[in-house]
Amino acid sequence: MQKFYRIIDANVNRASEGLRVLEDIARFYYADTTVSLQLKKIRHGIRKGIMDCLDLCLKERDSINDVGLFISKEHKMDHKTSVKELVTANFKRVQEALRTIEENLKILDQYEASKVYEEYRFISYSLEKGFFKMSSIYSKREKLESDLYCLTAEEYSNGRSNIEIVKAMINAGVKIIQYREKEKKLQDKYRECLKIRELTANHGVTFIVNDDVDIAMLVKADGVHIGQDDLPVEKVRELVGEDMIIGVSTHSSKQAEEAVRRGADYIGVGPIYRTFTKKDVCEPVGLQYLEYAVKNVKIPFVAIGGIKEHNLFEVKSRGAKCIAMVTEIVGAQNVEEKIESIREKLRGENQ
Ligand code: 3NM
Repeated sequence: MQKFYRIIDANVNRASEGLRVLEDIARFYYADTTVSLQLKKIRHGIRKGIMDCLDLCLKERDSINDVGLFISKEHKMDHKTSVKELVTANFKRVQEALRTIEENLKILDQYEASKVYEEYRFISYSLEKGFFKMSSIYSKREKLESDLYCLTAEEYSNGRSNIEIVKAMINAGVKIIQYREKEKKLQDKYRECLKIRELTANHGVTFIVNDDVDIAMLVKADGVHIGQDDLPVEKVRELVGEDMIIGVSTHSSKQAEEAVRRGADYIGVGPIYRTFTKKDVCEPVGLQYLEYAVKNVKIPFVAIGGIKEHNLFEVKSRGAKCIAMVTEIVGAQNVEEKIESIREKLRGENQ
């Protein structure tokens, strides 16, 4: 019977170590306080739970003669190539260890204690779900980190195709591109988006499709951008899943709050100035709404609408971290030079 304490000892270590790996990823890789704390709490609980039989566990410990060490050295089953794999493997390690502790405590007639470990196992299932939600939010945020957000608009591109314009944007170092095309047939939009997905993926550029959730999903875009009259955010989320970015155009503080509450990953804040590019847009909301967003909106946001190289500083100095422009860029004689000049200004050089 005493050998069962050896199993319990090994599995308390296995569960705690797995949790420590996860806790450190949450803490140092994602810098997420909530998830780190949840993992820390359960790790402490698991260690504390066997305090009464710690002496027996230590007595039975015989790590040097563990046959498992030989197996681990001889096989490469635990090889990992991504953070996702690392996280999954460690949650599975924790859950398997907890189940083993639970079953072995039962045979040692410690039924009450076994139920405690069962509860930890169920907590770990929820933590796993929460961990992936957190990591998905962080990777979406990373994809939205940029000072400039570019959009296509063929009718303002002076005879150049969307593909030509996208290539110029990528060459100029743009990190986020939205495909926005109001007049074309769905089939043509799909074909263009397939090509743009290929180009953007090859250059690590975030690709967002405007309006067409189906196209965004089919071409595996990073995100989809919707307006106030489109499907509700939570319904779009049901379709696209947790990992796809959802952006929402907003024109007032009320719409911003609503978009955040419904689960948008970022919002558009505008139109800051008068624009003729978006046909059905409201009157300019000016810098006032932008100031509201800077102070109150806790998700990334993009200032948009009538922003040009000459008024850029005004927008940036109010605290906008990411600025979107359509006609100023696609209509420029030399798109790459225009972007370079705008980015210099965004970096605070040459104001
Ligand atoms: N959305 P330009 S304004 C696509 O306010 C779009 O939500 C807006 O084009 C909003 O930079 C806009 O040429 C058009 O003014 C912006």
